[in-house]
Amino acid sequence: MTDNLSNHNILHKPNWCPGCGNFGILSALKKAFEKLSLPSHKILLVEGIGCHGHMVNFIETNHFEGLHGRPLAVAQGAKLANHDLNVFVISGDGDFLGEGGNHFLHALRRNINLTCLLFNNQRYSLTTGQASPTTEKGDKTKTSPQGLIEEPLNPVALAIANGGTFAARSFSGDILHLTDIIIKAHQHEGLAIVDILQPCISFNKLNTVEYFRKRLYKLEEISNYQADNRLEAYERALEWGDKIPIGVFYRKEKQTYENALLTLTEGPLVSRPLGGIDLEGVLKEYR
Ligand SMILES: Cc1ncc(C[n+]2csc(CCOP(=O)(O)OP(=O)(O)O)c2C)c(N)n1
Repeated sequence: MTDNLSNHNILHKPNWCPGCGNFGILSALKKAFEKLSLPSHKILLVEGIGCHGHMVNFIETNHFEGLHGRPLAVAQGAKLANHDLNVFVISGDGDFLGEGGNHFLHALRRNINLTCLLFNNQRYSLTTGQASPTTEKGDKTKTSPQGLIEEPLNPVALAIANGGTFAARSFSGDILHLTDIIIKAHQHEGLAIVDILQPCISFNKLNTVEYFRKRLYKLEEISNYQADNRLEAYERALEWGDKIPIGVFYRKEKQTYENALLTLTEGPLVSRPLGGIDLEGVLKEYR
């Protein structure tokens, strides 16, 4: 574990393709950490496998890389072991909604206090551009050369429909907006889902920066939008065409899983003394 750090230094020079949306997300994440005054040793990033997962090599903080599609499972475990940690999930549309889709649904039911950043480039990009669960219907990719037949999943709508307590969307090309949304997501007590639209300049020729700039509008700019009406939020979340909303769609206060778990009321598990526990007895079973 990294310790005694407070400046979230860039460790290595990012090696994403020039023009990748990940640069904007990295910048927004670092800004958010600074604005939230989160020291590096109090942050854990749990990343999936993909271009998005490389993010952790370019920011100096603790991180854990597990299996493809499993960052949410690992992050929930880490948070229950030490609920004083600020745990962020770094995942891709393939990782989070494909391989990890089942974890997403059940995490929504649990409401553990985590900030999930879904890097949504609508492709499996590290493996060079296969169609992902958010690829648009009809789009031609390596795995859909005649146009994709399936409908895309909508992570914001999924979160709202399945008991999620915070659902937002932002854009890698608007760093100020994304920084603000990451801060709001982190300040939410419960599971926060942030769908981050981003271009993949190498493998997605449809959802480019220009595509998004033409269509995106901000919910914050709609005077009477409150983010507390589930049905209205769901309707907005389904809007995807000439106009695509970004912002906080829905937010609801609800007890977190860790606050309801009686065993955690005495503080984080990691700070409990191990004295009096017969570890030998447990370890014997594995020898
Ligand atoms: C269980 C398993 N299946 C498949 C792979 C191969 N794999 C590695 S990265 C990747 C694509 C990830 O796509 P996404 O999560 O959308 O992230 P991106 O690269 O677009 O950021 C795949 C399929 C793997 N590592 N493990």
